[in-house]
Amino acid sequence: MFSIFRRKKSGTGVETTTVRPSEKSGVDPLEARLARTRSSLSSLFGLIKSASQIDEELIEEIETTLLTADMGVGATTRIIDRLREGIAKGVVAEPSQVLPAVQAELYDLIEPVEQFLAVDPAKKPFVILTVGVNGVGKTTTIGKLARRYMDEGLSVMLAAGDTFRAAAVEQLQAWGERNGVPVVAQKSGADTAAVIYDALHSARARGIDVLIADTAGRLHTQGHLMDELAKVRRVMKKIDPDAPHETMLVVDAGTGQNALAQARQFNQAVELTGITVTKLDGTARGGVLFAIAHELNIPIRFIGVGETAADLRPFDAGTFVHAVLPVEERAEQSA
Ligand SMILES: Nc1nc2c(ncn2[C@@H]2O[C@H](COP(=O)(O)OP(=O)(O)O)[C@@H](O)[C@H]2O)c(=O)[nH]1
Ligand SMILES: [Mg+2]
Repeated sequence: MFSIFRRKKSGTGVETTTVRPSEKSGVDPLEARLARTRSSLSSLFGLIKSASQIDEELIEEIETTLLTADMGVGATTRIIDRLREGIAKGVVAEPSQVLPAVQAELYDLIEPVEQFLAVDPAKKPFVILTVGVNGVGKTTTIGKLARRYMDEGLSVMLAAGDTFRAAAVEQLQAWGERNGVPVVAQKSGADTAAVIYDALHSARARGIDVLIADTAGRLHTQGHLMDELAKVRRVMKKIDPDAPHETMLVVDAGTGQNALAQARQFNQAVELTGITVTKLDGTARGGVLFAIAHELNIPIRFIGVGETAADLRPFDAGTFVHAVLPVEERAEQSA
């Protein structure tokens, strides 16, 4: 039960990180980047230290801490219910066993959504459609993703589909110029679906490996935005019935429960296949990731932990849980 970081996934072809961040070489371990999220759970250590036995008061204080850390009611209830079960069965018998149990429950909650986004070379181009409200970090994430795929030796093209704001087109174009990545754009106010259709056409003709499309985060109304995104998906399918191969929602962890609400809304409108959670470096509200995993069960592809290209990490459940609740492994105590 407590040796969760030694678990390996099988069958996915994806190597998960099983080393603890502190054991990795180099500076900037994820633990440092997630200091604020970790701080929201750090009171758990004090609670356990001062508890002489497991009682109702202790359980309720743990529950309050999880809720305060933006885990949401659903995920918190699940964790607490399972903790109670463990206590009833005698598996969790003393205070020192509580946090390892909570940690294992956190891991069980998010392990199912650890599904790496693999670019399928048979899909040429592999199309990633990014969606999300303004300011969450969509364009930044696109730049980071483009960098990542270029470093892997793949050719990348970007589509400036956020035509609602002139600055958005310019931001993507500037990034493309700096990095030698072609950007398909039209003047602001152009039809998003038309821009992305052109880009897909052009990417095909040029044999591009990965096409990443930006979109607007706000139109005149919410309904208008969702209609527009549905239209983008429809016109893509005229060129490639399988496209987009990934419809990725970007949410800002710092918005807490709003990020969960956005995930719900976008998922209803456009069938999300993945989520990237940004700005985990600057917020104590990273617990929302557990709420999203619990309620929506959509793969979490990447996490953003800063503003540079290197600050986009594939989501790794074990590393993440250890970074936000660093309880020492106690494998030898497990049954
Ligand atoms: N600290 C931090 N800032 C980020 C992260 N991702 C994006 N940002 C910043 O968030 C702001 C909005 O990003 P942008 O990509 O323009 O958002 P968009 O409107 O969704 O396209 C910018 O200042 C970015 O530098 C992240 O992971 N961490
Ligand atoms: Mg943008």
